[in-house]
Amino acid sequence: MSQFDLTGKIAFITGASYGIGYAIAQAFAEAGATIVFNDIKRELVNKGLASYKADGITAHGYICDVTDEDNVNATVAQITKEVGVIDILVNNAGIIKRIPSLEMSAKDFRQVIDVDLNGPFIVSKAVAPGMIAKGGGKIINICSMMSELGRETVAAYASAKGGLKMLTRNLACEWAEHNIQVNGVGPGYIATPQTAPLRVTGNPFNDFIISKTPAARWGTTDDLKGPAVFLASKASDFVNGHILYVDGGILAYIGKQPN
Ligand code: NAP
Ligand code: GCO
Repeated sequence: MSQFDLTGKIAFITGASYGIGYAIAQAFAEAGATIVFNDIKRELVNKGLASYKADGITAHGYICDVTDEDNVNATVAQITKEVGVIDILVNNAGIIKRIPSLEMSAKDFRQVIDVDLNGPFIVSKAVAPGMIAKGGGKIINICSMMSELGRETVAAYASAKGGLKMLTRNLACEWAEHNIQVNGVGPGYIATPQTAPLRVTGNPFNDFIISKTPAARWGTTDDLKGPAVFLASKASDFVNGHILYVDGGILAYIGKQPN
């Protein structure tokens, strides 16, 4: 049997109606897993369900806000009843607000922390008891370049994603005795709707990112599929508390030297 086989596993990917979460779900389905996802709005869940169906994937979609603990607990209980115990959790749902710190309200800052950091804590805590009772599981937190780096306008996002890196390490330490591996994927700059404003023609940010990336291109959601399957499968059973950066080399690079 392949080290990367996910047959018989139930994978719950948050915020996976489109984008990175959707691509990870496609890869898990290809590896044999049953797909469960949530999104915050009915329209997004319906959009996701239609896309999965068009791809020939049977997916179970739920409306759930990852910041609402009661809502999350009820949804995880419903998934357990209707689909089964969750073996793999991907904390993918996230938001970004690009606002300079001097102009950012505390309310906006808190909202980013709530979705990007408190959300993964709430969902992980809801899912872990089922994994413990079943004898193990895999949790993958979608981190970011901003788990390591800063940049103008993304203080809240960087604080949340830096916190998510440490939540990953801490939960890995706490739950290893239950055979739960908690790891992160740190995508570089990936072409998704979230980064669409940065990629519009004429935005110098586009050239900036390409010049900062040794691979000299934006990442694609497909680039994240293999790393996510690795962290969800038995191939990574002794990998714990690790953030796997999938960034075309950005974190290894000081930047292009002058001619
Ligand atoms: P995204 O726009 O961040 O999509 C995430 C999904 O989560 C959306 O469907 C979003 O709904 C949903 N969501 C937002 N708040 C939620 C909540 N409270 N409860 C449940 N769902 C919620 O798209 P993405 O670019 O694919 O990003 C996925 C993850 O990767 C995020 O955590 C992001 O920070 C991270 N990431 C992205 C990049 C990149 O370059 N794209 C790089 C590194 C990391 P709405 O559409 O209504 O917001
Ligand atoms: C930004 C970007 C980033 C990326 C990603 C990098 O404004 O700098 O949106 O935050 O989306 O998270 O890994």
